[in-house]
Amino acid sequence: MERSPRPAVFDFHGVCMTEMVTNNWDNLQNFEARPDDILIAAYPKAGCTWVSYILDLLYFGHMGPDRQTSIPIYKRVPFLEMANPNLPTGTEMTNQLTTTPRIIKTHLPVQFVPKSFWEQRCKIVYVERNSKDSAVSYFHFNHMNKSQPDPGDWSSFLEKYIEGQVMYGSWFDHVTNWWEKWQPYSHIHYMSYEDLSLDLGQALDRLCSFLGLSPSAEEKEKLAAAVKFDKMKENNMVNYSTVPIMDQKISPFMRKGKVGDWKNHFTVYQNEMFDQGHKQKMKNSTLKCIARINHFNMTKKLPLSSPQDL
Ligand code: PPS
Repeated sequence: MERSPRPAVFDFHGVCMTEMVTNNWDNLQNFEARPDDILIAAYPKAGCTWVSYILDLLYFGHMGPDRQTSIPIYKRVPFLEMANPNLPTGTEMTNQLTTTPRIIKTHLPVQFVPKSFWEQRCKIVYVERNSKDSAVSYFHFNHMNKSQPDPGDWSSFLEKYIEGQVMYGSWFDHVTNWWEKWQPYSHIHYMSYEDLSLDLGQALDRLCSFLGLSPSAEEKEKLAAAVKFDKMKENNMVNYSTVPIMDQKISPFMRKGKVGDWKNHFTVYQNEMFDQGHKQKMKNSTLKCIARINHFNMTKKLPLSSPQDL
């Protein structure tokens, strides 16, 4: 059987993209957000599925077991910009949702988010993950997901990642541009993968407070148990095992779920090169590391530091 070729990235308004996003561009840009829509935004591999599942349980966990056992997460929380041939687009899937609020996922850089989300003042949850773990996770994901560009070997992928020559462009631009937007836009909750890993309970409390939700202690406990890595890994409705284009034998979607896995991949040289690039690209940003900032605010103990230390 002939293998379908991997898509190529190309420059699209200054950001590396593939046709999977640009195919549906006009519909995407004209998407009509509703005031109660909730957008989960993140650079790829930052923990979007984790946060999607948390939000789905917070809003719809009470709806009975059918939703949880028969509807995969990508149908409950559509991927807004997705436009794979022969499949419903993300905008169509979102418009077909019958539940309210609509929870929607995107990896779009902030400048590409359809303007209706800003006009309607929708709540937006931005999830950041430290750049090194994101790179490692993205590398494995690109291997197993045939709709992604071929990552090549680890060292050439890492070089492309630093230069933003991967799908969705530069991690540095993504997180810093969203961070800048957060400052004036109070409807964005900026959180991190590391927040969730370090202290799920506190991260949940902050998220609920932003969303205006007050689940009971029992509900929170139940939710925290359901969203543990091992539980999600074995849950076919959230582990993407129902998506044929992902070859989970190459690498499972729910791969390691750890902070600091980059240490198992980076050589000393790659680490130095990455730190240099990181320093250079982040030099004009006030963003340090949101996990530490949040943790610092909560405990007043940890020093502010760079994400590389995680
Ligand atoms: S995607 O394809 O961009 O939407 O991927 P995304 O869901 O954003 O990120 C996938 C990574 O998140 C990890 N993950 C988790 N880690 C810890 N706990 C839980 N519950 C959890 N759920 C998802 C997932 O394993 C991917 O990270 P890596 O490092 O590859 O394991």
